[in-house]
Parts: sequence; structure tokens; C-alpha cells
Amino acid sequence: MKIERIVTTRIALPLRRPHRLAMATLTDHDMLIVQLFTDEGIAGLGEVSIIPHYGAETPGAIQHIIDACLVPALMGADPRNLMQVHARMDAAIMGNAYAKAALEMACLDCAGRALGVSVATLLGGAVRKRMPALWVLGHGEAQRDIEEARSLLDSRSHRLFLVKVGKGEPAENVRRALDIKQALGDQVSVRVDANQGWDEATASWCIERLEAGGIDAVEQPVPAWNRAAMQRLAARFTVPIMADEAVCTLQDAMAFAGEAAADAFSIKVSKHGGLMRARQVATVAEAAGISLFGGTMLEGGIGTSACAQLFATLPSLAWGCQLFGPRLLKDDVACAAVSYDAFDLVLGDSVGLGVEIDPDKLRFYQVPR
Ligand code: MUC
Ligand code: MG
Repeated sequence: MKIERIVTTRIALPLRRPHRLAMATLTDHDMLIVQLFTDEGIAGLGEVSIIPHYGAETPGAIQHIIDACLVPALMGADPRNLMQVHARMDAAIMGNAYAKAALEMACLDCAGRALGVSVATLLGGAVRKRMPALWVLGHGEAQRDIEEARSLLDSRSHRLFLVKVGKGEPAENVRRALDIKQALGDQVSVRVDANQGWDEATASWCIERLEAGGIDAVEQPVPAWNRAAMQRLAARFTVPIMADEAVCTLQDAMAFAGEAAADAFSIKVSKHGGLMRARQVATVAEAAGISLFGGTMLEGGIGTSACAQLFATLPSLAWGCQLFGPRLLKDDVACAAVSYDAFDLVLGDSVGLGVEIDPDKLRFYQVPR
């Protein structure tokens, strides 16, 4: 089987509500869809989903790297030989994890379809069919976040919540997170994610109060480059400190493991460069006793299915997952092969990723180059 064509389509999908993070407020979501075609008529799907200013990459730049650099490198390759796919991509260009992740996703989807098995099976097999699903509260206002959380609790959709902080006054950030925690009660897990928004002194001031107020974890409190601060904060506080933006490569994971610079990692298929690379990072964490959270880049149906298939194979996933993209997106070009039930995300039985593109929606949501 040989790859003979790869098509990228940039799309913009609507959100159900504005989603406010420290570095950006999203009203729609700028993504890429990758369609991979082979000489045997079996195709594969991949997706690039990235939050503006989460990192250095942008959908337009990623599309150019795929089209101009990685597609030529993969022509003629066997999509079932993932080691060769990665070797060709790495020989063509360094880094560019989001681009490589989308192409590997499409190869895994194609390989699964060719072999009649799920992507999880290709990765060694799933140890779970369902995982606790966290919801990210993104109004940036305590009362509206509390109302949204209560509605999700009542509908038995989510009982794990993450409050976005890191922007504006630290005292307001802490007050908002603790008001939400107090309103929702002890049966509900509330965590915060500062998305690199605090310096070390501010982080220390906030974490002391968040810990005292019963917040369960603090994600990426300081800039990604400041591993020394992460190490000091992890040593000082009992509340788990989780690394996200700071742990992208396998070498980042090794450095954090060797210096005990985090208690937990947020694992994300896109930022690590694909499902296989993400699994390598998870293995380093496992060896170092670092707990895992199945992170998101607000993936749509294709990306959510890919992430869920990987997370299903991880020996432990202490923090559950935050694959809430399909529920925040008002529409999509492909339907995720997952469902949400009794506070969990549930995997469907699928071949490959188990998703199909709706060509009419792909055309409707396409963004002109
Ligand atoms: C993160 O952990 O920063 C993607 C969506 C969201 O709400 O947060 C990011 C991921
Ligand atoms: Mg995060």
C-alpha cells in the first residue's frame, strides 16, 4: 500500500459560546483537516487543532509545512509503516509537531481501516472503554461558570471542572476559582489552568490560596521555559502541579522527570507530534511516577477520536481526559467515534479512527487560502 495523495483543508468551526483562556478568547475555531489517499483505495483522516498563542505554530503555517514539505516526503510511503512515516517526516523537517501529528493520525486511520482494527488495537490495545471527562469553564465569570457547571452536573455530563486563570488580577483569579469550588461542593473536582500566565512569585501567592481552598491541581502556572520555577513550586506545595505547555518533546519529559519539576503531565497528541510520540512521553512519565491527564487542543471529531484511542491504551490516566471539543463546537465536519455518558467519555467500536468526513460540511466551513 502506498500513499499517493494528501489534501489539506483549512476550516473554521463555530463554538457554542466564547471560550476565554489566558492567551486568547475563542469565538470560532481555526483548524485543518488532512485527507490521505492510497493506491489501494483506502483513505485516512487527520486533524490539526491549535489554540491561538498556546504555542508558536498557526494553522496557516502548519498547512504550508504539510503541503510544501511533508506531503512530498510521504509520497509512496506505506501508511501502515508508522516508523518509516515518522523517519521520513523527521528527515524532511525538524519539529513541527502539529503537522506531523495530523499526518500520523491519517496514516494510523488508514492502517486501521486496511487491517480492520481500531487505532487503539494498532497501539497495543485498549485497557479502558471509558474515561472521566472534564469540562473547561471558559466564561471567565464565576456566576456564569457556576451556572454552566451546575447544568452539566444535573445532566450527569461532567463532574470534573477546570477553571481558566492566568489573566488579569491574581486575586480575582483565585477568588473566582474558589467561588466556583465552594459553589459546586466537595463532590466535584475543580482544577485551574493558568496557561503560563503567572510569574513565580504570583504563582506561589495564588497556589498557596488555591491549595487552602481545595483546588485539586494547578496546570502550567508559569511560562514553559521556567522549569526551575515548576520544580520549586512542585516541591513547595502539596497540590499537584501539572506541566502542559512546558512538556512537548520526549526530552522535555525526561528533564521534568529527572528534576521532579511536575507531579503530572497533560498529554496531548498534537503537541507531542502524534499518538506514538505522545505514548513515548506517557511512558517517561510512568517510569518517573508522574501522573497523566488526557489533554486537549479543542479537537473536533477526528482529533477527539484519535486522542481517545491513544488515552484508552495508557496504563493509567489518573486525571481523566478533557476531550470536550465536540461538545463545545456547535458543528463539525466529522462526527467523533465517542459518546458522553454518566460523566465519562465512552469509546465506540471503530475501525481505524471510526470517523467519516461530511463533504458538504467540509465545503461549507472551508476557509479560503
Ligand atoms: C489547555 O490545557 O490549555 C484547549 C482548550 C482549553 O480549554 O484549554 C486548552 C488546553
Ligand atoms: Mg493546559
